[in-house]
Amino acid sequence: MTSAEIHKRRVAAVARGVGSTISSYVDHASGGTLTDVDGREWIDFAAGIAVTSVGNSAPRVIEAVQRQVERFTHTCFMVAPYEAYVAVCEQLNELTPGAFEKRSALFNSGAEAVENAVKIARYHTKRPAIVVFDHGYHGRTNLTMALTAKNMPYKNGFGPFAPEIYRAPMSYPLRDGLDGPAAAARAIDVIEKQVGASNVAAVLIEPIQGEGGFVVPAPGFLPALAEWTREAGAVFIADEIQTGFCRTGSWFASSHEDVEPDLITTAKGIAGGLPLAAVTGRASIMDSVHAGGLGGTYGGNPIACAAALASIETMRELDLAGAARHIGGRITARLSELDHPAIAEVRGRGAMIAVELPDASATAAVAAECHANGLLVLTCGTYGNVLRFLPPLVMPDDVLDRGLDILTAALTSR
Ligand code: PLZ
Repeated sequence: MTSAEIHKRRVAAVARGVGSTISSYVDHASGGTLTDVDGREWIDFAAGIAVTSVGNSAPRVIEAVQRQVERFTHTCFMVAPYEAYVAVCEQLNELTPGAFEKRSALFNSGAEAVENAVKIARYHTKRPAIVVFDHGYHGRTNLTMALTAKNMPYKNGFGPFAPEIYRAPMSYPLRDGLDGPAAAARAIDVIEKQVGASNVAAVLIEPIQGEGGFVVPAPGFLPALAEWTREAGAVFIADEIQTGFCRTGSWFASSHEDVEPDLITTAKGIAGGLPLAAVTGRASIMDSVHAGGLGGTYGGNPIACAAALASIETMRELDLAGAARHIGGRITARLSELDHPAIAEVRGRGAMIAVELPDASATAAVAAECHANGLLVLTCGTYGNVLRFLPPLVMPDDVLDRGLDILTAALTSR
């Protein structure tokens, strides 16, 4: 069956609200390329939105999943527990920043992890307010839509939204020209004057914003916010769903500025493509919730846990944090060489790099040209004018370079 034939069936069967970047249908995929059902190869600069960091068919993950499927597929951890769930929590507690005692709880999706982090922070502090930031993205469920900044396509028409969510200005060096401490002072002023420190349950932030445009805050912004949050008796939550698990060149992006969040949400790269998410954080906060207060039928599914343990092992064994730094260096070098007037900024960390272009239509045109030439890239940003690159961290140099050839040709043809 060809992509065109499947697409025809899709239009008749799949809800229009669910979109796809490309209209080719995938047949199989590996560590850096996808092959569609028409036999065409795509170089993958998307990794399923920062998910398949270990590649799309990592040998350890395949083996672990197959072994687990043969043992059992599901018992529900809340009914009949199993070791792999415990082992994933142990790994999370060890790998996340902060030498203090931690606990973790597992869920299915990023949005669900964020919802639970908010539940835990409110329970612990007995306060209502959650502070989020301009350009922030935290999911598509009702609470996480309220936490997400951008109206179209995420929120428009889907309200009313959850209350007690407050938005503070983000540090966005290209646009605000402020250094980190000045941007933090601006945000803190908004929180103190408009919310009131004593009402704040949590400050929730992506250490590098993902959907919002790969916005890297100015140095000093995150540490100042984290410090203010702790002094206010609130919970500092880092949403590392997109930045976590080696993507930015270390296990977690908070570490680049020595920030130790009270709670961290993770998902995406954690399990090599299987649905798994987590909240990890200070034992004193996590364990404040009454027994039975957290859970869900599928949270920490055994197949997803087996995949997570194999993914983490792969990241350690292949030093994928180092690989992310290598990939990021190679992308940045090629893009910086271009010195093209349309490029407002090349930014990011590790294998999470983006270029900000003049506007959404120029960005869509470059993305379309990349797609026409077999390179899968994604756009992002509040203004839709950011082209982002998230290759699998196992992508070989020759594939990466072929992708960069297509990308630089598309950019310079503008
Ligand atoms: N927090 C920081 O990046 C998911 C969403 C794509 P889920 N980002 C990709 C889309 O258009 O839906 C994300 C994220 C950050 C939370 C989430 C939500 O994670 O697993 O999609 O629920």
